[in-house]
Amino acid sequence: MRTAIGVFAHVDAGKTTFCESLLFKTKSIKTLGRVDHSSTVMDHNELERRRGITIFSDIASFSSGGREYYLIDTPGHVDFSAEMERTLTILDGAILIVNATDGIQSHTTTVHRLLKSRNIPVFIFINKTDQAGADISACVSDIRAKLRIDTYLLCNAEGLGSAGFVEWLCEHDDELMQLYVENKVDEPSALAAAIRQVRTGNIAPAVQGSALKQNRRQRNVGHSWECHTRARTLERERLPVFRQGL
Ligand SMILES: Nc1nc2c(ncn2[C@@H]2O[C@H](COP(=O)(O)OP(=O)(O)O)[C@@H](O)[C@H]2O)c(=O)[nH]1
Ligand SMILES: [Mg+2]
Repeated sequence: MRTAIGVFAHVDAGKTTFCESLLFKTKSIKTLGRVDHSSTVMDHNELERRRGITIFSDIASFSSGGREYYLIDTPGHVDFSAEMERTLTILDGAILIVNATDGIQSHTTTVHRLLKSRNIPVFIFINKTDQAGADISACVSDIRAKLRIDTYLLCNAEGLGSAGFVEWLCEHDDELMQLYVENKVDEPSALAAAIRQVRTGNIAPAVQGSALKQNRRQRNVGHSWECHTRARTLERERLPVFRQGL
């Protein structure tokens, strides 16, 4: 059976970009589209492409680690809230995207309240960390204060059995605390405790990154400098200049 994951946030936080990136990384799609180029798989409706915003909830599928998932991109604009709410009935979990430069916006608080009221487990992705003004620790404080949920920023290299994560989790889970006191914590017991607590809605683990820019390196790995220059040029970051007569 496929697990259904919804992606939620305030408009412009990067939901559609995140979905595109995830589908590309899991090899569900071959080419990486961009919202700004009207080429994403999710915002495929003519009106969405023209306006550059998500109006309808879109669904795609991907597989990872031998499991199958449905990924549902939702509109973040308050005018299309009904379309976003329609997805809540089928979800197994949700990813809340938080813009690292803006922190928690009011619509995100509303969405989180809805997810919590329906007991949908939440994971957080702090996006746009590549942008000037991105403040990840301010974002983490904002999540704790405005969503009234405790969060732990997992680093890519850090496993679920890492000391920092386990100690933080022990503050929420008595069973794990007991194992910790007896020096019996291992990765499976930490994972079981994390699942228990995420399901209760007490905690939401977070990771951070850039949905837009994390693919750059991957796209250019093994490619020639021409390919690299082409990608930068298409992203309007470079303007190639040619000289004659050398
Ligand atoms: N710099 C930067 N821009 C991003 C990132 N993710 C999304 N964007 C840009 O933010 C804008 C809104 O993205 P979109 O995915 O449509 O957001 P949505 O409304 O939440 O679906 C677009 O111009 C994206 O290119 C990111 O990680 N870094
Ligand atoms: Mg969108």
